[in-house]
Amino acid sequence: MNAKVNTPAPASVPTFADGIGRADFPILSRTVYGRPLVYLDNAATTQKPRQVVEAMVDEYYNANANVHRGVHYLSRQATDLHEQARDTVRQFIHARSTTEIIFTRGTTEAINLLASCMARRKQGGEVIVSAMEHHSNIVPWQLNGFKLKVIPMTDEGELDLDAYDTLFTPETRAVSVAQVSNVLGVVNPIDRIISIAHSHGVPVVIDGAQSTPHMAVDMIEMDCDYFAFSSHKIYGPTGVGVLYGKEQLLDQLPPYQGGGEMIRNVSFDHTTFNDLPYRFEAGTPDYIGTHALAVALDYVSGIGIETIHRHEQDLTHYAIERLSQIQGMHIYAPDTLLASASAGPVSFNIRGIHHLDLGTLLDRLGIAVRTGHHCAEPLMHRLGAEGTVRASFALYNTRADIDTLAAGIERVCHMF
Ligand code: C6P
Repeated sequence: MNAKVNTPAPASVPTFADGIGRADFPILSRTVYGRPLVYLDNAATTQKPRQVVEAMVDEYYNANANVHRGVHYLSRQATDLHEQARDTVRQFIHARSTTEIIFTRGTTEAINLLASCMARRKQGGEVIVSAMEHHSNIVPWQLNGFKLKVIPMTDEGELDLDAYDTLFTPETRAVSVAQVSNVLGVVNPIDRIISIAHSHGVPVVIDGAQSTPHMAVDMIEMDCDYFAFSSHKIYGPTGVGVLYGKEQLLDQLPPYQGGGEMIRNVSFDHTTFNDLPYRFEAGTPDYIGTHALAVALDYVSGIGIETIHRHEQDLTHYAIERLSQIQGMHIYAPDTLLASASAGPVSFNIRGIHHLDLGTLLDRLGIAVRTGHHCAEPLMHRLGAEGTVRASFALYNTRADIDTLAAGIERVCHMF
């Protein structure tokens, strides 16, 4: 897993020396400990453009009312914004119908919803996950009584698809994998993962938390059965997420939570349930958040997800090139990261320096990176690491941010 040095930027990449849209993100002009903020923790959450924050303020000031419940003007206006947001999401991920778009609190709740509803439909069985999953794609299955089978990972950070094919049994209920690893940044071969699962008659859940903000995702082309992502990782507000599911599969699942909105008729003896997608959306939804998510997706579409992808891919490649020149540097799975067209995060350690110390000292230089196990403890065990330092990029980052990071790391190295 050694880094290639002097990796050239991919051909025909337009370089955005000043990042993209920086002026839309007021927080990027602030200082931290008297130094300009260099925000490289975008895989944890992205910063929000003015357009998103202003849309939230505007709705609270001018159009706030509970949705789907009132005949009055404001309620209808808020309902329209909420349902238009559902259609914006549908278009963004290229789903067939808004009935397939369920609003959740985030990726975590989306996977919990699925695990819980699948278990309620039929107890027990096995779910295949990969060695590089986030805890939110491990624990919900365990909590709901599924046994996990794990696709192993090679030393190069690639999933072993031959081994994967042998994991299916008559008990396999689902395959659930991340499209992009939140630690290694590699893009997993989900096309093959999905086609192998389908050849066994097994549905596939894709955790799109780290892919949707960085690359085009298309539900029809991908042909996954379920897909989850979080608003806050794609410039939208916190507390909102999406679960996509094929209509014929969602139709077979029992409801998730009980309450308002998810019912058709209620009596003390018997309750009947609403149609899709409302059957899975009990209670007042975060309609301000869903509208703001739509504004964020429009913001991304306005720039073009392909443009964002190419810019971030350039940053990832440049980061690998710069960081691999530092003595004692160990970057995790750089060759696979480069080969998989990823625009993902870069994880590393410096020999002799604890990741927490490095992260803390970088922070004093105004550089925000994430340290620790990144909610992927099984992957850390596989890598033989207690934790890593992770730099992750967004559209507003620049090569200069990476130069600052590299200079910061070298400075810390000299202190040790
Ligand atoms: N990863 C990170 O710093 P939520 O918290 O529900 O928005 O997303 C959960 C989640 C699920 N899958 C993947 C691949 C993820 O990366 C995350 C969130 C953040 O890596 C916070 S731990």
